[in-house]
Amino acid sequence: MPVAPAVNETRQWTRLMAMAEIGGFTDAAGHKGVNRPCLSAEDRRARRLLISWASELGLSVSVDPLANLFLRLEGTDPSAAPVLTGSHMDTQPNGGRFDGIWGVIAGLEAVQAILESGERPKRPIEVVAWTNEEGGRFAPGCMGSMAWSGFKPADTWDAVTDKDGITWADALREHLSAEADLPRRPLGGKPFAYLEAHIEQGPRLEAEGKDIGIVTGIQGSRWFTVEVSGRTDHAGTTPLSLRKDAVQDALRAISALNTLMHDPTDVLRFTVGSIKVWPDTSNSVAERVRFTIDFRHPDNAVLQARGDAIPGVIQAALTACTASVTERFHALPSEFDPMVPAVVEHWASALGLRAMRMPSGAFHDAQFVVPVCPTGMLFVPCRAGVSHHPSEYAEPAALAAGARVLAEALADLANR
Ligand code: HGY
Ligand code: MN
Ligand code: MN
Repeated sequence: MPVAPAVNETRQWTRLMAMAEIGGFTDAAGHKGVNRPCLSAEDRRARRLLISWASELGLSVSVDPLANLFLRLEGTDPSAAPVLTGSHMDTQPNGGRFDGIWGVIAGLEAVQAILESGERPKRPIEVVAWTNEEGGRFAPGCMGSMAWSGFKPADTWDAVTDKDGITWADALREHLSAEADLPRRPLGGKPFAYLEAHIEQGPRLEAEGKDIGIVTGIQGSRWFTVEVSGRTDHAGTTPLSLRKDAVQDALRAISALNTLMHDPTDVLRFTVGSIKVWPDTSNSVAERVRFTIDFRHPDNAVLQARGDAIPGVIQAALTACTASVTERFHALPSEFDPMVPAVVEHWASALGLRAMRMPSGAFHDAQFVVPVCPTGMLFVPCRAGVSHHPSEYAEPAALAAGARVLAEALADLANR
């Protein structure tokens, strides 16, 4: 039985907009954004809403030690390895209504369409909401999927703190106790395949008039935190020649990094997204600066070579201060097993949708599932490619088309 016709555009959109109210805000330009940090009260409210929808469908719910949340539709062979889909529910602080959450809602919509079509696939299908994909509250991102896949030990980030000084371990403990009523499951798993639906977060699908992105892989990402340490002094009395000005040396370091990261082909991505200054007053010389580095490239040789050069380039640029450089995140470029992209391509074509193969510039939890099982992603276009901003937008019809491809692909994989 075809399942795509059972996908309900209005139901999916209504659920997305209900989710957008949880942590929702309106920015100065009138755009509706979402600020839903991982392991926050807003995150728990959103998860409870999702669980209420899943329970109405008879899906079983479980949570693992990293608070990854799983919604399971049993198959005719409960012992078969499940097909896994999903994404993340946490957002950037100044985030949009679609990044991450659509992949979770689309997974639920796809499962509901499969149920309503009368189809009972052989394999169980599980929808996962990964914990902390964004890394906005606790850096780095993808903690839930990194721990689930064994890429990093589960206690790797226990001492990481958010801006209020709350540790990851304490926030996770508080969260799990708030969800103590939910069944537990061990960390890890061996799905038959994983397929994640996500908005593109880039302009290509819209520019090329395509409905579906058949994602072939994800570029590599490396995150660093740099602490420049100097000495605070009076701004009016201290000669420049005697200063250990952390702001001036941080600027020298960032300028030197811009030279290291110069790429005339504009493939390389280098971002200093956060700079904090202490004591942060206009008439005191800065004693400390902390800035972040987000460096990405599809070619692992470039990712390793230029990433490994970062500490040395920073040290060489300093004139009076010292600096510590800590790597927080290191995700290798990943190529998806051809099987899942081929399934996405088949169903996009069968549904008469315009599709193109493309890599992902954004990182995703799928990157860490690649070593565990055949993995893939499908993209739908978002307006002007904007994401990580309240003006992020995707059309209801485009999201429904993506959910139709997802539903057919999951049913197909679940019968293999
Ligand atoms: O930063 C990223 O690539 C993802 O959107 N969190
Ligand atoms: Mn995302
Ligand atoms: Mn994101």
